[in-house]
Parts: sequence; C-alpha cells; structure tokens
Amino acid sequence: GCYNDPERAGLDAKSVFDGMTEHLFFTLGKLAPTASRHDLYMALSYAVRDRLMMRYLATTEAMRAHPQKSVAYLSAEFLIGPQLNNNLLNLGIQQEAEAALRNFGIESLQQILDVEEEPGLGNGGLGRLAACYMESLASLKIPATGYGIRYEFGIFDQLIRDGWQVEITDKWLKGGWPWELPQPDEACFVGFGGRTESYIDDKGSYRSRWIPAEHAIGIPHDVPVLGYRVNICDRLRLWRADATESFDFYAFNIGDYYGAVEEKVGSETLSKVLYPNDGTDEGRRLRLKQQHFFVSCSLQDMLRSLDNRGLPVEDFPKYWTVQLNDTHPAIAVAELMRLLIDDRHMDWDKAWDITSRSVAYTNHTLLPEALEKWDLNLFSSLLPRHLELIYEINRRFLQQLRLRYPGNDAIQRKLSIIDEDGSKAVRMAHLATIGAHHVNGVAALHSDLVKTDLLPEFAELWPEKFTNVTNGVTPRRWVALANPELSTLLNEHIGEDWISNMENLRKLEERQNDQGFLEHWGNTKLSVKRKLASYIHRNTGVLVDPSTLFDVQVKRIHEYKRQHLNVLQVITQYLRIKNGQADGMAPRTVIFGGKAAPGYYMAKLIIRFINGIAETVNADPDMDGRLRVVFLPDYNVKLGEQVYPASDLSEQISTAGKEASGTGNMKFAMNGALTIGTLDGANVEIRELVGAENFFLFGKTVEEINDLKRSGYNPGAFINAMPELQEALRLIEMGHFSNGDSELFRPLLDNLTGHDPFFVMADFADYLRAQEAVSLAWTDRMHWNRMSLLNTARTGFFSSDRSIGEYCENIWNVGPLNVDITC
Ligand code: 26Q
Repeated sequence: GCYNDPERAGLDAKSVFDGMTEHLFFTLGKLAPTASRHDLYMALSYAVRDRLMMRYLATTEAMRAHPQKSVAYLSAEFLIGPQLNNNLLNLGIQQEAEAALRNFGIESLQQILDVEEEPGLGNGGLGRLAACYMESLASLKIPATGYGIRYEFGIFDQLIRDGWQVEITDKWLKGGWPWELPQPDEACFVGFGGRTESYIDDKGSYRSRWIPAEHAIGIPHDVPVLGYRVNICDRLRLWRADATESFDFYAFNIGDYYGAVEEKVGSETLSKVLYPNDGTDEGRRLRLKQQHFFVSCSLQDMLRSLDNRGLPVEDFPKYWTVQLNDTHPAIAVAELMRLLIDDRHMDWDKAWDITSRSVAYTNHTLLPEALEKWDLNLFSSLLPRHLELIYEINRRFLQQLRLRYPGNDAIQRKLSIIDEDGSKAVRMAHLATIGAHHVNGVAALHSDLVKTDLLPEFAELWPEKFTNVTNGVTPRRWVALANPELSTLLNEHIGEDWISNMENLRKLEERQNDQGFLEHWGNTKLSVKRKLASYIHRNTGVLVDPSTLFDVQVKRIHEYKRQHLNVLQVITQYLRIKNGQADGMAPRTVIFGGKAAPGYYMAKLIIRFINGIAETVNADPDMDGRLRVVFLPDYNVKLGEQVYPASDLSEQISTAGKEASGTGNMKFAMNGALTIGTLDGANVEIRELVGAENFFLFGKTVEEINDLKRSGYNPGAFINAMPELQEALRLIEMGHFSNGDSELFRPLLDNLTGHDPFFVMADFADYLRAQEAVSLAWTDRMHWNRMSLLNTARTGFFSSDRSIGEYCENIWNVGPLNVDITC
C-alpha cells in the first residue's frame, strides 16, 4: 500500500494547519476561537503524530514483508524529553508549524513548546543515553525497538524550600500525552512467585515447570521515534502493568471479592513509579518485579514477532539483537532460556546457543554500591524457575572454570553468579557477563577499568568479549534544537550537513584565526546567555549579568561528582574578593542544577550547602558584578536544552575512576563551552580531541588516587597545607553561610575532614590553580572564543551516530533498513 498521503499528512503549512483544525474539532472537541495554548499544543502534536504514523506503518510493513535483523534496546529508563520540537525538526517542518500556529494567533512556536510536559522516565545519564541512541538508530535507518516501562510517575519534580530539596510526584500524564499509542491487543502475561514442579513430558523426558502464584498483564504503549530527515520510524515500546481479573474470575464467584481486587491493585502498582536512585541498589522487591515484568513482556513480544512472520524460533539471533542497558534487564538471560526451554520445549544447548548469540551487555558503573545483587531468598520467592535456570547456567560455567583453572577454588567463588560470602545473593553483572557475547564499557578509560578492576578474571577468560563503545549524544536535540542561534551560524558558514555528519564541524577550524568570525562566535554565545539570564531571573529571582563567565555544573547530585569541591572553590573566590585579593579574577555566575536521590542524605545536604552559599554571596554588595551563585531547581531535559548552549565553562570534576563516561560533558563541549575537568570518563577523550591547550585539566589520576588509598589517605595533611581552604572551612563551621547555625553543615565538614571518600581535599589545590587559569584565559576574549570554536569543531566524535555506528558494526551486526518505503 501507499503510506504517502499528502491529503492527510502533507508537510506544507496549509496541510499542518488543516490537520490542526481537524484535531481541534474531532479529537479534542474544541473550537479554534476558544482554544487554549494547551489545546493548540495537543492539536499540533496530533497533526505531527499523523505524519509520523505513515512512516511508522511503512516501516512496520517493510519489516514484515522483508524481515531483517532488528535491535531490541532493553532499558529500565528512557529519558526522552519533550517530543514536539524534535519531531518537527526531524520532519523538517518547524517553520511550517510556526506558520500554521500564526493562523491561530500564536506568534512563536516557542510559546507552544513551553506548554509541553516532559516524561521523566529516567534518572540521568543512563536513561538519557538510551533516548539519544533511539534517535540515532532511527536517523541511521536501523530497525529498532526500545523496550522499557511506562511509569505512571517518572522522576520526581524538585522544589527548593528554605534551601532544601523537596520532592513532588511527577504527574506527567495529567493533561494527556499525545505521543503514545496503546496496543492492548498485543498484551503479554507475566508470572511471579509460586513454585516449580517436575514432570515427565510426552517424550518421556524430565522437565521442570513454573506455577506462578500471581500474574500481571503488560499493555504496550508505543511511541514513534522518527529519524532526522528519513522516512523510517522506529519505536519505543513501553509496558504498562494491568490487572489480571480474567485469571481470578473465580474469586468473585467464591465470594473473595476483596482478595481479587487486592491482586488487581497489586499488579497495577508494578509500573506505578520510577525508582529515583541513580547509583545505589537498595535491592527492593518491587524493583526486581518491574525488571522481570518488562523483560518478560519484551522477549515474548520478540518471539511472537517471529511467529507472526512465520520465522523459526531457531532464527532468533538472525532477527533480533538484544542489548542490555546495564544489569537492570539482565534477567533477560534467564527469561529467554525459560521461554525457549519451558514454552518452546527446546533442549538446553540449543537454547543457550540462541541466548548467548543474541544478548550483549553494557556496563555503566564500577561503584560497588551500584552493582545489582539480589538476596537469594527474595529472588527465589519471586522467580523460582529463573533461579533453577541460573543454578544450571552457573553449574556449567563453573565446570568450564574448573577445566581452565584446575584446583583453583578461589576463582570459582569469585566468578560464581551466586555470591556466597555472607548472606547469599545473585550477582546480576556476572549473569549478564556470562550470558552475553559482548560486554562493553561506555568510555575508553572506563572500559579499561572494567577489564582490569571490575571483571579481570572474566576478561582473562574471554578477552574477545570485552570492548569499548564511547558514549555519544544526538546533535539533533543537543545542538540543532537546543541552540538555534549557533545552528544558524554553522549553517551559514559550513552548510547544514553537520547535523547528520558531525565530523563536518571540522570545517570550522579554517575560521579559527578569523577575528570577525570569532567576534560573531562570541556574540552568538552572548545572545544565548541573555535568554538563560532571563530564565534565571524569572525562576529564582536572581539577577545575573550575561557578560560574566557562566560557570556551570548540572548533573545528578552525588559525592563522587563533587559539587562540594566546586562550592568550596566558590567560597575561596568570595574570600579573595572580601580581602581585596581578587585581581585578575574573572567575574562569574556559578550555576548548579541537579536532583538528589530522596534517601541520599549527604547529597541533599550538598544542595542545602549550595543554597546557603548562594544566599550569602548574592546578598553581599561587595560581590556585585563579580560573583553570583545560582541553584536552578528541577533540572531536567527541557532545562538542559537551555543550559548547555548558554555555558562558557563546563564543570566535570568527578574523582578519577568514578564517572563511567559522562554525557553532559559532551553536550557542553559541542556547544562551545570549555571544560575544567579531571582525567575521568570521557573527559580523557574530550581533552585528546580538542587539544590539551583547549581544556583545563586538574586533579589526581586513577593511579595517583589508588596510591593515596594504599598509603593511607589523610585529608588533614592536605588541609594543613592550604590556609585559604582552612579559612573557608572555618567560616562554614562558624555558620557564616547558615545564618549563624554552626551545626547545619557539620556532617559535610566531618565527612571532608575525616574520611573524605572522594578525595576532595587532595584535589582542591590543583582545582584552584586550574580555576585561576580559567580566569586568566577569560581576560583575552578572542583567545577564549577561539578555544570555544575549537571545542565545537573537534567534538563531532561524540555524536551518538558514531556510537551507534560502532554498536552496529562491532556488536550487533545490523545494517540499515534496505527497503524503499516511499511510493
Ligand atoms: C539500580 C538498582 C536499584 C535501583 C536503581 C538502580 C539504578 C538506577 C539508575 C542504578 C543506576 C542508575 C543510573 C546510572 C547512570 O545513569 N549511570 C551513568 O550512565 C551514563 C551513560 O553511560 C554515564 O555517562 C555516567 O557516567 C554514569 O554515571
């Protein structure tokens, strides 16, 4: 059939207007003269969705008629951000939409974009990475489904009250969300709990089967993901948990009405809320239920897609490549085995061959507190059949180890999927590593550390399994959409091709000594900073000067990310101004943003600390024009789009070896911010690419940190050598930043002066030195603009198109959809 219907889905302004009018009337039940901005947002979104639908159905049809391998990206989080503007950009109809809106009395598209509520279906970097990867997959025409959970409540909204974080539930669905299509006819059943029993099948073989105690139904909600200026459209398939009344109908008949209703309530709770911890595994039962729920639905869905096309289940690896975004979906290894062995009656070796040729695993963390371990009792009570299968996977693996390392019992204990030191637990990273054909880290340094520190014995056993794919971010959202001013400048001077081929930004280097161009470059940045200054004034009441250096740290609040190192440096600057020793110091606006996990006390205290310093500094007339401190509440994708383009300096100051990659660092650099950073995560590669002379490096290396640890780190020794730091700590202790309250920040001070687990004191002096180098560089603005330009010119490598290209080539072995879907 033909999916190109210009009558209903043309891309000109008139067609968009007609589509809006129709949706206002028939879908929304509104008349144009009384339509609110939200109504117009909905009408435009539905009109855009119609245009995605054609491409989506054409893609589905092409995949049915000419099956080829498709990517299943399994992730508990997809932090996709606002959808409307991205879809307009990728369709190429931003101006047409603006023109259509003018007919409804709206002057700028922005007024309508502001109304959009973003789905916060992720915590931070990992969830946002999954969203960038889906966009790049579609742009590269790779058939793909992102499988995840449709949380009813995403990451909490953050308010700041008296300097403290307050969490508010995120009701992102309240106004209706036009981008999803529920597909109840494709629902899946998932079991939980109960027991297993053995039986003899009709061929006389012993088998095990699972008799779950309860069930949930997963209803897929599909979100189309359109690539940039291409006609193929991928999808996110997010599962919403529903009740299973039909299964328990009899409960009504025997009079246990409340019992049956309780089960309904229980199963609906499954997809109710996103766990807001990034980094700490609390080992909660509901979290494991969520993981199994979405993984089981997704694998059943993949198998069904083979059935529907008449393809044999043995060909699973030929048609699906399954990527595990961290260990959150690692239960997939056991669940695919269960579906093949129990449901499809396959023998073990065949099932294992299929599973281990299909699944690959990305590791995102080395932090021990973030590595998922499930208590054995909890695991067996929820997934008894999976535990049996894991024992068998483990038995065979340990047998292999015995042959390779005879007599070495220690290595078996160390690599076993079951942790037997202390109370027993299932180690999900081991399950994922054993089940996967590839294991990758997310930046060069991190992938090395995965091999040398996290899983060294596995890396020795299977050296060819371990690889690196450095993260990337989509240039569509993070430059073309977020920074229209810079995009216009780029388009004028090097053409538009950079949007789909970021390495073309290199052409900018020809302009690095062109004074006029550098001035233009600086003025473009300034005009974007004015917009952020106005946002800051509207949302925090703080007046900031756009001509000052915008020094920015936005990311989740974590001790390892060291926002407190930044704050201590701000206090030093404050003291230098107070003491008349601030000659040569660049006037700065220091901007923070980020959420703390609700149960992470120290992170919440760091937010209070930032706000305490901000209050004192901003109220002091001596600071006028020289220093301002701002905490931006409720940092999310939408706010990020305003912040990265308006930044001069990007703070990437984690303790070396702790930040797996970072992706904010890439968004800043592409938008022309200079980085002050440690040799951690992708900072290492950013510095190599932009050149050491265009990067402010400081801090101890991974090796130096390890040496300090070995020799017994004593923060006191570092503090004693720095009178300025002592003075800063003394002021905090006296309550200078807390209205005289000398107790408020004591836990933070005790932490830093006592154990200082993230080596803040050890890196302080060098950080201060690097910040002085920043100030010095800022005084020569043309030189600064040149460095800024070179950051943009040389960071095309960090496009997620490059990352996805590497996954396709080295891990997935997939190629673009090679079917012409136009008609
Ligand atoms: C685990 C168990 C129980 C509850 C929650 C979790 C959980 C949830 C989210 C653990 C970790 C996360 C998120 C981790 C994350 O965002 N990691 C970041 O991933 C980015 C993309 O690769 C990297 O750039 C960052 O360096 C890394 O911190």
